[in-house]
Amino acid sequence: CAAATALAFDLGASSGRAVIGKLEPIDSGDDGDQANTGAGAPGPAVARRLTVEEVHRFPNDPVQVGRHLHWDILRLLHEIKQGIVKARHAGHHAIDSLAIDSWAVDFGLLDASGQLLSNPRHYRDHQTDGLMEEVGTLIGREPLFAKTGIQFLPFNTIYQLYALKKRGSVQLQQADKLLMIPDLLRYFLTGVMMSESTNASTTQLLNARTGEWDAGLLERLQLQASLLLPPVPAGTRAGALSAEVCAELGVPAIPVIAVGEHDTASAVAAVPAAEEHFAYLSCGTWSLLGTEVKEPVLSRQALDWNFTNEGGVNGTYRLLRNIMGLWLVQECKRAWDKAGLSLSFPQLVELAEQAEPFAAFIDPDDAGFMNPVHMPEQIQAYCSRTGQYLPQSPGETIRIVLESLALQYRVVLERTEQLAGGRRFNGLHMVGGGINNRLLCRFTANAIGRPVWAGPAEGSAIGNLVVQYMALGHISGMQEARTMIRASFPPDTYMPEQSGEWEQAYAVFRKITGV
Ligand code: ADP
Ligand code: LRH
Repeated sequence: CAAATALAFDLGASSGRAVIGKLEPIDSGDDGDQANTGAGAPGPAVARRLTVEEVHRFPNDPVQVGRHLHWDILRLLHEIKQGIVKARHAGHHAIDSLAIDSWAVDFGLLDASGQLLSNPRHYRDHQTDGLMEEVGTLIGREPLFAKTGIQFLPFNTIYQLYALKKRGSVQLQQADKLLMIPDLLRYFLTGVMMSESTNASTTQLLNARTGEWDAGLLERLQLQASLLLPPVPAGTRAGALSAEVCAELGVPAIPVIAVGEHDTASAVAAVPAAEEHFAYLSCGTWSLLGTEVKEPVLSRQALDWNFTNEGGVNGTYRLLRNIMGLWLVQECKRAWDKAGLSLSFPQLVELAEQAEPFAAFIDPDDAGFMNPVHMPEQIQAYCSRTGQYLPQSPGETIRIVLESLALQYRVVLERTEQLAGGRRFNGLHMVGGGINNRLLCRFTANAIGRPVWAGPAEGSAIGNLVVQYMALGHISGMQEARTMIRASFPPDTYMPEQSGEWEQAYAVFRKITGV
């Protein structure tokens, strides 16, 4: 039978890519699932293999206008269209479906005629400063968590909407519908408005138990319930490219699917675990570490540790915590680039490898790192405040960041285990672009004292593809999907080493960060 061809658009906070997937039968005699990854026993032999080809990659640079930071949404739409054209130029003329996933929480407002009212704000914009605390007082943190199960991040959609309400935003008054970023881009392509549930959960306005918008919360915040469309599950068919888009690009009406449109939902769908219960780290701009659960964990401890229960593919929940992640490295790089010291990510990793170990530690999740003016200086300020050595060079700075991230992964992994009922995971699956940083993978294995299984790097795009294949009826469910991904993209294993040094470092890290 012919290969099933799907096109995934994965928009991260730092870059976007268009990836063609081909799900093909494996030649007879070629047993696709013999790669023993160490990540559990090999599953049953699979009859198909997924191959991927990146046909387009583009930067996702936010745009500052005056005091505010925006996403360049129309440029993103342009790049998606470019991706469709490039896929065809690469010889992929028969595309069975396409889908978009992106970072969470951000949205566009549309008027009654379906026009976008303004450029979507970036979640790191300062419009929400102090408002999470204000809403926390108004509604109460406990009831808010009990209803939504979502972690308190200062930029959640709920606080962005509160900011608009508070300043009497004309756009909010004129708005007829709110669409999250992938919903909005999908609407631009198809003319069909739909709200996809995994991404909807990140708004902190969805009820974790019912999966519906929480009417009480909306009322309390005086938000029109009619702004929001009823959430549809990941894997819902969502129309096809509109006649205008087909005419513009000279392509047929490719069907469009609402996949796990939150990039983290897609990333976790691509974790090649053989075990039913596994720990994952989706490693990109953010580090998202946790496990999948069948019911939300809404305990007092989950609230105190600021864990979340985001909606996953197939009605699962992602019990996880956000860790500041490689944003710290991206922002150091940006500051040095601006100063004329242009260093690539691989060069930064090499310099870090040569630097002294454990010169100082930072709490990667310190609020000051969310969007500082100058990240390297912010890191120095943290070290100074905590009476530690001040990193001078890029190598020293990045080493401190990577070691501190790895140690924070241990904290969050151990807390995940406690929240998941005292489970012990025998290793950690890492997916996302961050696994190209092999030093970070090594540090992580050392910090947690367990194996790390790294791959695939394009986790979100692959998770996006497999949900398309499930919607098209080519894959029966997540178990088959994970077996197929494991066979197609065997992970790299990093075994822990130097456990004594890392154990000591962990003790110092905990003291400095107050964990
Ligand atoms: P997002 O989807 O959030 O935009 P990605 O998953 O693409 O992020 O990961 C991007 C990050 O991965 C970069 O910030 C960088 O730190 C890291 N990275 C990517 N490629 C490399 C590389 N070759 N060497 C080291 N780090 C890399
Ligand atoms: C990762 C991510 C994460 C959210 C953040 C806004 O890209 O979607 O899951 O918390 O961006």
